[in-house]
Amino acid sequence: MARPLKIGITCYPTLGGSGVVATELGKLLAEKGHEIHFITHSIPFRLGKFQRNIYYHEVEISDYYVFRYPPYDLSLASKMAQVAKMQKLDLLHVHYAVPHAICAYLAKQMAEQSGLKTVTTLHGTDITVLAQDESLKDLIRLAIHQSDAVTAVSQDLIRETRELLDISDPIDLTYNFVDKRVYYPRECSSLRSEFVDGDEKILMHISNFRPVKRVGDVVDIFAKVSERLPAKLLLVGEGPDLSRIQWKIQSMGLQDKVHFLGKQDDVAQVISIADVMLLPSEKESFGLVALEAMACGVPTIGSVAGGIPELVAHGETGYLAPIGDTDRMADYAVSLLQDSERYAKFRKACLNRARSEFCNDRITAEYERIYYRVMGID
Ligand code: GMT
Repeated sequence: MARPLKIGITCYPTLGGSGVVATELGKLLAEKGHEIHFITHSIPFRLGKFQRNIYYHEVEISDYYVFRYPPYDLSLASKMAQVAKMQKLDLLHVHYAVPHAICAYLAKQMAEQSGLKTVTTLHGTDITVLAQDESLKDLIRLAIHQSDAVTAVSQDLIRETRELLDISDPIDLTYNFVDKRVYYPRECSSLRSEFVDGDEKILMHISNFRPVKRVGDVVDIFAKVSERLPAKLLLVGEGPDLSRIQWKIQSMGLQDKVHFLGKQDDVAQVISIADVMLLPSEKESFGLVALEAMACGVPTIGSVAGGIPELVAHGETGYLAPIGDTDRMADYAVSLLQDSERYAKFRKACLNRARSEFCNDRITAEYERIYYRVMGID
């Protein structure tokens, strides 16, 4: 193997999939002997216990009284440059173009002759939402253009980035991954019996309850399914739409069939009790939760949005329908849950696909190849 690298990683440490992927990637790279420096405003929530080769540098925000808005981005850029110089980093791998890639660009200027390289990973919302804002387009374009390598988590996100920003810079496709040592079907019969009896099925949805997740559709799908077979709905996570969803469930008289589990840490354990994962999003550059479910042997029923079709193999590891078509999604769920032979096939296909296409070893090696390429090391 080429020499181990010293890598700075910046992500939103408390935010969903992108924070999880960035943190897990750092942990796996550290296991492979690279030196990893997280540069974030708080400890990444999945960092866990002390691990060899992992360091954490906290970005302190200046609250000088003349600042109406504390300049987090500038503090981050300064911290990146300071850590890069002090630790002699080879590269900064940032997750999200805005503001992280811009901060990395500034840090690179500050670090001067150090030969510091930058790699940016696009996760979706930065392009699908921010790039719709004309005032931010030039900034995102600059961030992408100035990175030594840019990666995106799906083919669809690459297409959308090119279309919205009119850029021709190369973008590497690097799918998200799960650690197969953590995500596998867990023993869960006693946990399951806390929610369902006998033949009852469990439908699950996990998200940050943003409007883009269409949690209202989750409830509609569940209502249609539960008219045809005994089932419970488990909702995991919290966010802006939570109260609206609580009200909807109440007004549809479904309160006895729905459980709110709030935010959960051991996601693999929670997912393992589900029979089906629901992901009917409006936009989803990848849909990490569908991969987490797949790795635990749980098929996903969702929408044909963004990168979901690259992840969920329709008719093999789940079913996809047009955004908003809750009738079709409910029909798919009922037919799959009523056919135990087909369900067993789907479950097996889920485990195979997650372990082969989206396994940690494969994707970590892809990132390493990109790092060595930008460093000019063969
Ligand atoms: O989906 C979100 O609201 C959170 C966001 C994030 O930053 O974690 O998710 C984006 O990145 C994830 C990791 O790459 C992807 O799995 C999600 O599909 C993507 N979300 C959207 O594109 C809406």
